[in-house]
Amino acid sequence: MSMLSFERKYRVRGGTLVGGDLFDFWVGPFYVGFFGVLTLFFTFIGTGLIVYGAALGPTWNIWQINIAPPDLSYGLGMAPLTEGGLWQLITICAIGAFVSWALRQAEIARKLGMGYHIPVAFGFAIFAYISLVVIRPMLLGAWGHGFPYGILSHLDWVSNVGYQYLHFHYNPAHMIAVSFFFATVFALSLHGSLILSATNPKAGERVKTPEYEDTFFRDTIGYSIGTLGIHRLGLFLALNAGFWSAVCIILSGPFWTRGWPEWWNWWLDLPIWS
Ligand code: UQ1
Repeated sequence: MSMLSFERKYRVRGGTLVGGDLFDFWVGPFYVGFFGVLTLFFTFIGTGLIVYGAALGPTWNIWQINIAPPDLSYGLGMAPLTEGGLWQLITICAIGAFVSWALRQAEIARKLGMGYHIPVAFGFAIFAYISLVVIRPMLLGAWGHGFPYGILSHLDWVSNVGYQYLHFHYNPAHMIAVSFFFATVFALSLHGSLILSATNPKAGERVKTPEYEDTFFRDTIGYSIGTLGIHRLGLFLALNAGFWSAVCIILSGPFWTRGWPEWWNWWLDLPIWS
C-alpha cells in the first residue's frame, strides 16, 4: 500500500478530544483540529507580542533583543505591558501553544489508534519550561524570577542564577540531569550508528537483519537490549534528562538557598564521624 493510500485510509473523522466534528479536517498534509487552530492562535499572538516588544526596545540586533519579566517588586501581580507585562502575555501564549500542540498530537494518535507516548514525552519538555517560568517563580513569590526572552539575555540569566548558588554543578539533581543527557546522546549515537551500519550497505550488498544487530552487541559486550528495548531505554533516558532538569531548578531557591557545594556537608555532618 502506497503511503498516500495508507494516509487516505486513516483520514477519517473521529478521535477528537473536544468539539466533535469541529475543525476535524486536513489542509494539505496537515491535520487541523480544534487544537491546531488553538496552536496557530497562540503562536501568532505570542510571536506578534515578541515582535512588538522588540520594536519597543533599543536594538534590532538579533543577539541583543530582550523581553524581560517584571521587576521583583511586582510580586505575583500583573505588570504594565512595557514593565514585564509583555513577558507575562508571551508566557501565557507560549504555554497555550505548547499545550495545544501536545493535545493535537494526542488527537492524531487517537485517530491512528496509537499510544500517547509522543504527547506524554513532549509533556516532559513542557513541564521543564513551566518549571522555569511558572512553578519556580510562584514558589519564590515573583514573576521576576522567570528567565528573560532573548538569545544572550537568557544565557546571562542561566549564568547569574548558577553563580547565585556558587557552583551549580554541585546540585545533585543537576548532576543526575547531566548524566541522563550524556547517556541519551550515548544511546542515540550507538543506536543511529548500529541501524545505519546494518541497513545502509554498499551497492549490491544485502541489508542486515536485527539478528546481526543483536550479535554485534553480544560479541562486543555480551548483551543486547533488543530492537524494542533500545527505544524504551532511549525514551526513559530522554524523559529523565528533562525531568531532573526541572527538579534541579525547582530545588534551587524554593528548597535550597545556600551554595550547592555546601549541600554536601550532610556527609561530613553524619553522626558516624563523631
Ligand atoms: C542493542 O542491543 C540493540 O538491540 C539489537 C539495538 O537495537 C537496534 C541498539 O540500537 C543498541 C544501541 C543496542 C545496545 C545497547 C545496550 C544498552 C546494550
